[in-house]
Amino acid sequence: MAFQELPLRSQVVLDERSAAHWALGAAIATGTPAFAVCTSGTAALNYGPAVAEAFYQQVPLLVITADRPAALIDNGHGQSIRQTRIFDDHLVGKGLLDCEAPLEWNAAVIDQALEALKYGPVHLNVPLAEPLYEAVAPLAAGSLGVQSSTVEPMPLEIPDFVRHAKRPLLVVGQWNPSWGDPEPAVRELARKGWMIAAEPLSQLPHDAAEHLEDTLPMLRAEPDAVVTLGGPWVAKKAKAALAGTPHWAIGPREPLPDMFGALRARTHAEHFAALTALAELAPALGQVFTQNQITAKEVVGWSDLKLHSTIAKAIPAGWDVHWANSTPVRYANFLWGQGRFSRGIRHFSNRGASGIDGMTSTALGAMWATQRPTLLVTGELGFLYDGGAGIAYEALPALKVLVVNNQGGQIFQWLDGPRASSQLERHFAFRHARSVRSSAENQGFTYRSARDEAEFRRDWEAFVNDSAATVLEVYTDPDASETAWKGRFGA
Ligand SMILES: Cc1ncc(C[n+]2csc(CCOP(=O)(O)OP(=O)(O)O)c2C)c(N)n1
Repeated sequence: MAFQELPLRSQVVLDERSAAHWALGAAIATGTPAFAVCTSGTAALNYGPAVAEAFYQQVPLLVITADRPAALIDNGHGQSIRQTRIFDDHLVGKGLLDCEAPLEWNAAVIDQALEALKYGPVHLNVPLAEPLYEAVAPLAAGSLGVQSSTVEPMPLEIPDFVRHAKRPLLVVGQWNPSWGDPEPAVRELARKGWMIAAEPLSQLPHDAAEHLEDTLPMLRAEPDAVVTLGGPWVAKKAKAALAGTPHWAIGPREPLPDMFGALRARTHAEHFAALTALAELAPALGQVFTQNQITAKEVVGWSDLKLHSTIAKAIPAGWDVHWANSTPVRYANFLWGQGRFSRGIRHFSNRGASGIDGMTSTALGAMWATQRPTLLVTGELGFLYDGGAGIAYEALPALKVLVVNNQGGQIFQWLDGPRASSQLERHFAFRHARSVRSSAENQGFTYRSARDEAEFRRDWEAFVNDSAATVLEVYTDPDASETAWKGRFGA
């Protein structure tokens, strides 16, 4: 009741897991803190997945959970559970308020908890004593804005092994657009003779960096030092191929990842300021590494690969795209490496914890906050999983959701272990013959479907131009899709 008094936009979402992901999406897409407020008990626990994602994706998410006074916990009262430490391992700050203490004391606890909010989640736990519905204290809108993103010149100590490296490699991981544009500094480092590797989630155009996932050509040049900046990155083979390379990890806070088992130096610095300083301070090496992309075969036949290739070319510049975990984010990587996307598309994905549990909610929250044209590309299992995403009180933003229905978790057909096991169909892929139609309509999406390329091409324009929240469910064959993916570079 008190929060409703604030002059802020808000949305009411029934399922707390979805609500927290809406707030996460709003924070991701705007770079501004967003907060979610819920009742006590298991409601609060359902914020967990979004909190973990915000922690690893370095997103300013504030979760505020109501609680009961300590004396009531464990004593048989409804909706009262032990909730003071529920998110502890995945927070950058927390405040346990005390309803017996003076307002000033609680205000100081809140101020301290919010100090680190810029790069991760903060939990405020608020015990409330009865009466609950009277005496609503007026709230003043505080200063939850992020600090200005103007870059302060920073003294960056380049470690000796990087300064003297002959073939240094910079890997730019997931990059939030609000951190600043990484392209000028990346181009400067390339000009100085650095190798650069990135993915679409780094917000760089594909010709500014090497794409590692499939081709690994740069690694043949044997980097003698690797510097990582930004958030997580998807390319698994490249991580393995870089094992043992002396590594300098830079980021605003812990944990700084030791991805190659050879961490030699760690520096706490803001991503953009560090990248800018690195570009300025790195010595020029008098060499240029040219990109060495392997071109894939032309795709024939209807498959996930054909569908994704078609979408990649069709996404208009200026759109935000959310790539669901599982195969969509991997297709995005591959097609980015092939230079298929227009410039000016912002790429997002929940790669912090890589869950499939809140992807529709994240995209809805993102579009709700930015009001930019937004597309979510997701598998059908991910869409079904987050079936509470659209159960919101106010109308949904006009999000476009492209659901690739390949009748199960296609990713497990790509992986040798599950493929070879007798458990593929049931335990890994969850093979099924469901449609997302009833779930989509239940959530308030307009629903369309396409069974082949001709139907897809017929529907695409109407789909992206629809003024309502719309799902386009496109059916593909899982085996044809597996064959097309595995043969994409030829036999
Ligand atoms: C919350 C959660 N549970 C389980 C997983 C493991 N998982 C990864 S991908 C996947 C299947 C996703 O299937 P779908 O959304 O249809 O995408 P596709 O693999 O077909 O691209 C599962 C269950 C996960 N990442 N997150």
